[in-house]
Amino acid sequence: MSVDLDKCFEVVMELARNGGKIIRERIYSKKTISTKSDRVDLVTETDQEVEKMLISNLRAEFPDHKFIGEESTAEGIPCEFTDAPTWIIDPVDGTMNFVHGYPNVCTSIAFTVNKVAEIAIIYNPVLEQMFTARRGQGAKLNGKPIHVSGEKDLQQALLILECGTTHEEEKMKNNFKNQQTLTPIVHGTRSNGSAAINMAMVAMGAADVYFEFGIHAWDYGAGDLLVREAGGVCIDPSGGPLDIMARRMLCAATMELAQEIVPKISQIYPPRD
Ligand code: LIP
Repeated sequence: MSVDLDKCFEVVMELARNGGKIIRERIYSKKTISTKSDRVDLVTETDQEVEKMLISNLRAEFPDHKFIGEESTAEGIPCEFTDAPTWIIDPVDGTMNFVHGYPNVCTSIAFTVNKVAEIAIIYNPVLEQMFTARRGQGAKLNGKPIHVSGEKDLQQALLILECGTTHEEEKMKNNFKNQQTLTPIVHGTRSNGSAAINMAMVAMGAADVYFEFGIHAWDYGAGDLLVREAGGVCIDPSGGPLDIMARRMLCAATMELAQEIVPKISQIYPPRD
């Protein structure tokens, strides 16, 4: 099946902007909130509506393409990653932020062909930050090229850590352990509350390294291509190659920085998607 990547990019950019308009209009209003796997794993009507809008329009334009969507998966649609052209979608990454009116929210969309990421979009409509990447063509913020910081030294690095969307004991203990080990070493730590925005911060050189366990393909699919196209690395937190279904991700400005932090990380292996 031949895929017109320019057309895919053009279509998805317009849809992401349309979805962004809905998110921007509603972020400071009252939402209908439901919980999923945990009392802190949230979904709103906006997550569901934006995902449905994106998938129905992409399907109308590209009937042969497949989809992996956060809210479709939550509704029981199997999460299958194949060689087929596939859109991997998180309609609102940072739902907890969206619920509270904290402006770190984005739509994250990756497009893969033969399991290779070709297009990445991470769009924060509240702060009007449109991060884009095409394979082999670099990464951009609002149309201008962006690059990772180039930092190699962990002591000088700004590290992003997240607690995730579960209070599950093993995961919480592991988060605290990593925080305790790494905070005294690095320059500083941050949490933006959105995996895709965290990765965009590494891509634009505002942060140097970020890892998280328990996130999903829709959280890091787009960020993976964005960070690599910005000159950084995206690997498994054990040091091996990234696996998009493994729910484990580490991205860094340089391989030297990634290799310095990997042996210091306490690892967990969540069930695969
Ligand atoms: C969330 C992430 C956040 C991460 C959570 C969760 P959601 O996505 O972006 O960074 O810590 O585990 O995956 O649920 O807001 O789309």
